[in-house]
Amino acid sequence: MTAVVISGTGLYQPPFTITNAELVESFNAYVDQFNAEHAAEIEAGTLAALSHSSVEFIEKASGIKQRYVMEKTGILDPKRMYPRFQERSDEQLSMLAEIGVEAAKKALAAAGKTGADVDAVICSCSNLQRAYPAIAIEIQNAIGAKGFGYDMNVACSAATFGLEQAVNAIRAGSASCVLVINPEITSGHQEWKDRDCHFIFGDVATATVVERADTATSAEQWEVLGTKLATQFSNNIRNNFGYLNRSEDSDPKARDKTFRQEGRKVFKEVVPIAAAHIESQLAALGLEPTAARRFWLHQANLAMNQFIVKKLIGAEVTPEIAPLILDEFANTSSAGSIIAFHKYRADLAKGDVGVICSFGAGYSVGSVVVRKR
Ligand code: CO8
Repeated sequence: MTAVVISGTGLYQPPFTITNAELVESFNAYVDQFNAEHAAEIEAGTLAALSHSSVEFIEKASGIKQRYVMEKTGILDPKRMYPRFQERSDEQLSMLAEIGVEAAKKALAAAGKTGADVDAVICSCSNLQRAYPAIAIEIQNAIGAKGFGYDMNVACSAATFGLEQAVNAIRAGSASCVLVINPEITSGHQEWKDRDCHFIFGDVATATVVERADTATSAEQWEVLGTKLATQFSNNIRNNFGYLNRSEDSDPKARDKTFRQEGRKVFKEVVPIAAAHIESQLAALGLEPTAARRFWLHQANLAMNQFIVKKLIGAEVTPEIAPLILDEFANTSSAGSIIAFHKYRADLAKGDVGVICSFGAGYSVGSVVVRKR
């Protein structure tokens, strides 16, 4: 079988930061304003008053301390509570392609490649900006890549599912150097008015160069030992936004047209699924979980990651074993595990094995076992 390596990764970090304190201040102003405007219904018992959020709750429940966003004034405006973006003309690069290209340039530089070396682009993320033409084809054009490009969406697992498609394309001979890009402007579909989830997400883009081992020239390379994907239907994470909304005459700003979840159920149900998934994949490769030096996990919740890794290795989980980036970036959907891999791998030695694993809506879980060359 053709040996396949990850030969470079890139990270685009948006220009603005929102701390928990800033977020809670604007959310609480929105709550006060809502309760004042609906005082009569609240008094009559026909409407429930909204409650304040708190920095302490957010940090304790999730581990998140801040998030990066593409635009912050709209999000923090208590009369608006979502970002304010300018519509672009068809001649301009779309926002998703723009941040994808920034991440791609860095990944290509790390891999010692140019756009012309790439013969497939996969744009894999939670929310696509438009139906067509594919964002991947726009990125392919912008970086001067050959071959083909396509978009795909598996929510938080989009990156690992995209990596498997890249590895398969190389092994099947339909491509030799694939760029997998995960642009996540989650702020556009985050429900900033919902206390249960207003703190969860952040914006970012990541890119990964996957290529035949015999063409790779970068100083640092990670051989892909295996990939494993699984899905299991659940309504616990859902977003009903879609192209049929118009024909349904449904309200495009209704609550069900943005992200919503049963957070506690997701936590409880996904921890055992992810741990069993990783364990069975490592076993199929003849490896004990303790043989993995690092777990670059999806970044949704600190405690969730600690439970998963503790189930696997039976010991206390240190940042060395499962690095954390969600304190700085929050949940960046598909990009989270790739940010962790991007930032926390340089210290590992030749021969060390690690697992990139994502889990989320669907439910979906994807893992990629890699070994440093
Ligand atoms: N401030 C203060 N108190 C609060 C707040 C708040 N902001 N929110 C809730 N509370 C209160 C609740 O009312 C509740 O009070 P009570 O006990 O009196 O009823 C109490 O705090 C506990 O509430 P929860 O049970 O909801 O809190 P949890 O401890 O479960 O923590 C979390 C909530 C952090 C959401 C946690 O459940 C979690 O992280 N779960 C896992 C989530 C997860 O992994 N999700 C993955 C989804 S992402 C994905 O797949 C990609 C989708 C695409 C994304 C892009 C679009 C934007």
